[in-house]
Amino acid sequence: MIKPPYKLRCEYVENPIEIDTPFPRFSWILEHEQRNQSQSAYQIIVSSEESLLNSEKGDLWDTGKIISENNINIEYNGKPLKSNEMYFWHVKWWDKDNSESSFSRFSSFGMALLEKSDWKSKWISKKDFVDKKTRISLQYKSGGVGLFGRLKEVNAIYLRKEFNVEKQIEAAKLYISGLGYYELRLNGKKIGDRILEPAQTDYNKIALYSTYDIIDHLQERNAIGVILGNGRCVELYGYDFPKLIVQIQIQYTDGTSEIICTDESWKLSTGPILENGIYYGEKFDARLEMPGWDNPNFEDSAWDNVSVVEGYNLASQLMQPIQITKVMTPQKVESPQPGMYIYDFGQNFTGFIRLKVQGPRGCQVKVRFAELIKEDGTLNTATNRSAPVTDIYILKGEREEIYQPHFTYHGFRYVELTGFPGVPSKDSIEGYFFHSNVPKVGEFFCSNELINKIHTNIIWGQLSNLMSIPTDCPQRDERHGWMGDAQIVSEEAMLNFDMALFYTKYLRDIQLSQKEDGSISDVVPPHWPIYPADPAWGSAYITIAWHIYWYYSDIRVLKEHYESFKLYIEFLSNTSKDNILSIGKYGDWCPPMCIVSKRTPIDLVSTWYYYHDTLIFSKIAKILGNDKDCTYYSEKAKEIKDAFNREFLMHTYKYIKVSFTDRAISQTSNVLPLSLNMVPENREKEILNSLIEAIRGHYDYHMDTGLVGTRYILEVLTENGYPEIAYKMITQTSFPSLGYMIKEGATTIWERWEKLESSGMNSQNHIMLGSVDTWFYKTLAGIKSLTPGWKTFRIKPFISEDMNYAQAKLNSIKGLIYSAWEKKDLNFKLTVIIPVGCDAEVWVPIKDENSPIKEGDTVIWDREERGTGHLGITFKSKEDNYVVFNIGSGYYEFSS
Ligand code: RAM
Repeated sequence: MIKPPYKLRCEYVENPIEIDTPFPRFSWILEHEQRNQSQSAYQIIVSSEESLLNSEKGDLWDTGKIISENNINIEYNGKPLKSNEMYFWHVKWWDKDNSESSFSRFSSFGMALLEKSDWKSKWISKKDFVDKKTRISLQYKSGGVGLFGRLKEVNAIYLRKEFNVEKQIEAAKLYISGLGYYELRLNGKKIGDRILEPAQTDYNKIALYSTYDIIDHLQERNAIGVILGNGRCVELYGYDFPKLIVQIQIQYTDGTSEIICTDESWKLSTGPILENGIYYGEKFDARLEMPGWDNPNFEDSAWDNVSVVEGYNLASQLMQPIQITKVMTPQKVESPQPGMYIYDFGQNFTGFIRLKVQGPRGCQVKVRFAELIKEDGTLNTATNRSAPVTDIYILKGEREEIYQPHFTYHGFRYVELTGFPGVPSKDSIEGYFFHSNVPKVGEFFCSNELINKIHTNIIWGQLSNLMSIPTDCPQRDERHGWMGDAQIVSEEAMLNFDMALFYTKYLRDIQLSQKEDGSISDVVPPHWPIYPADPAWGSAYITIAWHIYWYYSDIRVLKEHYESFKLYIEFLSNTSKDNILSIGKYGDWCPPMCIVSKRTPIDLVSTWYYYHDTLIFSKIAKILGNDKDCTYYSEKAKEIKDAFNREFLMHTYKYIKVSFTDRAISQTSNVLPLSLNMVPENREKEILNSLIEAIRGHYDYHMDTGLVGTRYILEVLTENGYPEIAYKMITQTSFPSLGYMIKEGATTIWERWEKLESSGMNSQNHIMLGSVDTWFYKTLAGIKSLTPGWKTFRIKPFISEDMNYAQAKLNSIKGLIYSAWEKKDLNFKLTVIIPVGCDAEVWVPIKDENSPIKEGDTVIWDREERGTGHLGITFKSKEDNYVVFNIGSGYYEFSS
């Protein structure tokens, strides 16, 4: 009997989150003992009760046996699913020989509130805010409003409500959206372990709510308490003031139900959080704590009544929450000045610290954060720019007090304590690393320590910049969804993490930012509304969607955004002149020694993206069966390509010299057209040669690229037969290189290639140059997909003279893909795992014509033997120093 499917996913969520789509999609992963296996049919059953599944009956949906190879994103097509219900499903499959598995274990999913009318609750807030009494004056108190305006915000507010539960409960769910950020408490305890909820969106368009199962927290008399922080829900970003909506839905065992809502009856107070803001930090006066405020029978007669206010459109938060994933302990503490203590965590990360302190009432401990340290051992806060990044805790004066902030986060490696009563010890503070908790799916490791360190820095940097939106950086007065940064690393992110939900949500953010003319903002959500986006930034829309389709076989995303993509392409078309686009601002942003590249014309980068996006759009049209659009936009792409070559080919690719003193050719200008095969055939060799020459001669194997060129240069060199040059560039340790950053102490990836530690644009934790990580997976481990959804892929490792081994694991939507190679004495070994239902091309390197290849103990290739048919391995071709085989699913060990 074959194995049942494992790892079931409903809308990519393994653990149920409440979904608000009436047509969820189901996926599963298959295992088989035999090689070369695939699915020939499946059967899905969905039920309203777990017990029904035991009898293999689906009261909602039973597909019967469906002949299909597909096990990804099968859309629900049963009886209508209802709000606030829980459903159960399982699946079985038939392999290619028609052997039938048993049913999988069951999995469940919960429905959120599908209809607007399901919401009975009202949005509530503080009356003062509504009357505009406190808000505005405080807003201007410290530094005013503006793009770089400092934001020191008002106190957080505390809201509460008590209620009874008199009957036996069968199910109880709580739906909540509290803007900017909320902390939810029930009967004295924080519910859940989420931080900085809900996810950021443009609230004027859509606000997200989360669902909690609260059955285990309810008792006869209950109190619900919510603390509301500012987050971005303030006037500076185009909103009015923090607000809350909560709805509790209780189902009793006797079949009745009850709804508890936010309404006029809730009470409100200020409390110990005196100030809170993302950039500012938090000020907490423990003397103002209100013990018992979130427990029943609390005396709240002195509290204010809330006001009912206008709210926002709601949608379920279909993405992983921000959670603490690592507790960090300081490596050392030093005291460079009396009363000042500097902690070094040895790692740059995002989060905050938990403070343990004992001292007199009213004593004020100040905590500041920085990425850098000065020579005299004090904090260097230059990279925070104008963000104050300060937490203040005022002691109530009891025994040991423990404090961690609620509504702020910092990007830091060093922490300064001042005002601490006595001498703090190493464990007076603990760091908490948090970020959107996307599941890790990729692992990469090799024999080159520098490459491993670059990869590790990228992982820290990538996670640090997932704060419910992809951010540029976590420390300074920005932390925005700059789309250039986001799109350029989207593939790196997908190789390392399951980004399906995160990016699907982000695509909606982009769609909602689109103006009628089709333009979108550089920053999304448009909390800095910078329209129109630089085309390399705007490309995030189509690029990320395309990767979602490619990595997760998701066609729905393409459909949902199709018209908006088209509008965007039309916008580019309308703003272009003779197919050349001149609306760019940043281009190949931040190459060595400058911000805007002096060697790569911005128009070249913009026009290249115009081509790139139009080309991809034409492919999307094809996938969706829109032939007319496909023809039109592929024609259009051709026109753009011609215009690009007309405008830039002669002088830019090859002979570009923007300044008279600088005769070097621009790496990016040449790499971009090569990467999309735009160079006329008869010029390709020449262009490539001059690029190689320049890299060797002028640049001495260093990158001279900004965020755009860095993304493509290693791949272009590799695809054109120069992987060893790419290897040399990525393993540089002199300026400019990632190795140089590491030599200078970087534990994440810097924004700039230069070591810059005074004020300006020099974040130590920008992810944009981390795009090189894709090269590690695709070239060193050699895993490269050939068709969407990992249906077919290639394993072609590049075996550097310099390295002894490399390996990568990828938990793809089809299952585990593994590639590991190793040199030992004179032998070479390549181990691969191919998931059920996939076909792979494996490129096994050979030293010379005579070296035989074995799989396991069997010779599959030498002078006479060509492996055909053996062990499910088919010889495909011989290419330079590789022998290429076609294989199906299974575990293989090749040696040569
Ligand atoms: C900087 C951001 C970001 C970049 C923009 C253009 O301020 O940090 O990295 O995308 O500028």
